[in-house]
Amino acid sequence: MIIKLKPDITSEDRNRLVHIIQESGADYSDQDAINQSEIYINEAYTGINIGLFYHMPGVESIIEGEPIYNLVSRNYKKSDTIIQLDDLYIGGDNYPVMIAGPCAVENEDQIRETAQLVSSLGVRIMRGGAYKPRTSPYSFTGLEERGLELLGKVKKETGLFIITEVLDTADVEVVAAYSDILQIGSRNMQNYKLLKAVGRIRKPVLLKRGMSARLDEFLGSAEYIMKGGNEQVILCERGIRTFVEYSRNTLDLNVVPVVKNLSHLPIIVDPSHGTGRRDLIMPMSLAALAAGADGLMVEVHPHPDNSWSDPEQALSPEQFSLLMEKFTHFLEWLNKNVSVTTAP
Ligand SMILES: [Mn+2]
Repeated sequence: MIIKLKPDITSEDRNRLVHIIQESGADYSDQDAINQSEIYINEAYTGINIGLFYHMPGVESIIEGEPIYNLVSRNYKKSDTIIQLDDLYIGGDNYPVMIAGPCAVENEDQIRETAQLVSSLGVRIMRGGAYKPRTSPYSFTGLEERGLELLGKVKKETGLFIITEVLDTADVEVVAAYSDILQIGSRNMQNYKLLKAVGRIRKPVLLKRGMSARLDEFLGSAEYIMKGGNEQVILCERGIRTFVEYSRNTLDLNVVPVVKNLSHLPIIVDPSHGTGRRDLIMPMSLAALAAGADGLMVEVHPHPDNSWSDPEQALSPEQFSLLMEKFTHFLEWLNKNVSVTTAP
């Protein structure tokens, strides 16, 4: 149960309310670490009389039951959350962002070559994994801190913003030191310790949807981050497991307008992992924009066939350059011809 408090609740009224909850022996916490405007009561451990709270001064409303998420919902916050990186904005009515880069940081030449390529095509945020969760323990699992240093180096040279994945609570600090956005990967969407850890920092976090996650589970994971006080969360659809065998995953673009309706958080789409096929990245990128995505995240490699990870989905410089061209033209066309709004 959540007790929503009026913004002008007096401290006496608040104390009285907390006192009653304490007396009942209920397990409670300040749900909203940011505004202190809500009190969360774990109903499983209490025989508390809910009716008592409805008419108390300073109480705005009461949400009964156990909601999976609240802070991430549109009910909680009507206006779109906008993530700011200096002069770049993600979400709301802002121009969709393109995030591009290799699956993994392999060496200095590879990451510099990619950085120069994407930067020359107008990309502002580069991706690149230093810590790589891989299906096989025999696969390349990343350069780790050396990879972060290389990302830091090309960031200085090019002015690109950096997004990179954090795999472990122990690495949150070092990854945050080298990056502008921390990525929580699909496999860690339900690693609640890690979600809590990135909830404590004050940097944007991109949360990828788990490959088998339902929407409420996805938003519940975002709630963990926001509950820690970190309001800068970007959601990312990256494909889910279905019965289809012709693509790596099934890109669930339905989720984009549905998320926009349910949540104020920005959502971007990763067609690279969502399809696992170079030939599907262009059409699914444009489809994601048409669905209202706040941006795209795409894998590109200077020599895709030599890529140490995910070579089958890495775009070549030529293919990526064409994608950037279509991206711009398609957005112009969309703005002129279609109003991409959320469903009523
Ligand atoms: Mn990858």
